[in-house]
Amino acid sequence: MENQSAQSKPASASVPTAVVNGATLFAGLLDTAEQVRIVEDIRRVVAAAPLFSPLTPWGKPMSVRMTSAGKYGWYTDRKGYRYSDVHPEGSDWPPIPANVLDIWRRLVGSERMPDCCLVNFYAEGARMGLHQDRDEADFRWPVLSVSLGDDARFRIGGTTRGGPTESVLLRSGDVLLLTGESRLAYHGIDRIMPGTSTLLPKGGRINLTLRVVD
Ligand code: MD3
Ligand code: FE
Repeated sequence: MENQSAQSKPASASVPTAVVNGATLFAGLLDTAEQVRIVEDIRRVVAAAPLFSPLTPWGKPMSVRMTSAGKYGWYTDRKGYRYSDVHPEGSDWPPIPANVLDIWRRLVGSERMPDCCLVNFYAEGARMGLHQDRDEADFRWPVLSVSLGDDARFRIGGTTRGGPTESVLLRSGDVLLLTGESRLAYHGIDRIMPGTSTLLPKGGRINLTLRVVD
C-alpha cells in the first residue's frame, strides 16, 4: 500500500472484539450517550437531505431508505449505481457530523477522511441483498460501518459470489471495520429484529457507512 496509515491504528484505538471473515468488529464501541448524540446528528442530516427509496437499475425500489452526508452521496436509479455530488432533489449533501468523523479518526486515523457517510434506514422487513461495495476509486482505504437501533442479522462471505458466508448479529453501538481482503467481501443484511433496542423511539435500524470515494 502506498500509505500504510490506512491500515495502522493510532495509539488510542480500541481493542476489537472479533474478526469475522477478515472484518474487525468493535462490539459496543459506542456507549448509549454517544449513540444518542449521533442519532441527534443524523436527524439533522435527514432534515437537510430527506431519506428516499432508491430504485435499483432494474426499476425496483430498495426496501432500505437512504440519504448521505459529505462530499458525495451514494445513489441508484435506472441509470445504475453511482456517487452523486447532490441529493436527488438537487441540494448539496450536508457535512458529515463531527461525532461520526471522530470514530473514523479513532479507528483509521486522520491521514485521509471519508468523502461519504451513507445513512441507511431499515424499518421492519427491510433487507439488503448480498453485494460488494466497489463504486469507489481506491479499495486500499477501509470502510467503517456504525450500527444504531434494532439488532440486524449481517452476512459476510469472501470476495467471490457463491462462496461460504458467516452470519453475525450487529447491535446498536457496534462498529465494523472492513480492511484488506474484507473490503471487497460480499455482504448484506438478512433481516432486522424489531423491538431489540429502545434507541429509536419508533424502532428500526440506522446504519452509517463511511467511505473514501475519490
Ligand atoms: C463489507 N450496508 O451500505 S454495514 C452498504 O447494514 C451496506 O446497512 C449494510 O452494505 C448495512 O453498502 C452493511 C457493514 C458493511 C458495510 C460496508 C462493507 C460491510 C461491508 C463494505 C465491504 C465489505
Ligand atoms: Fe455494502
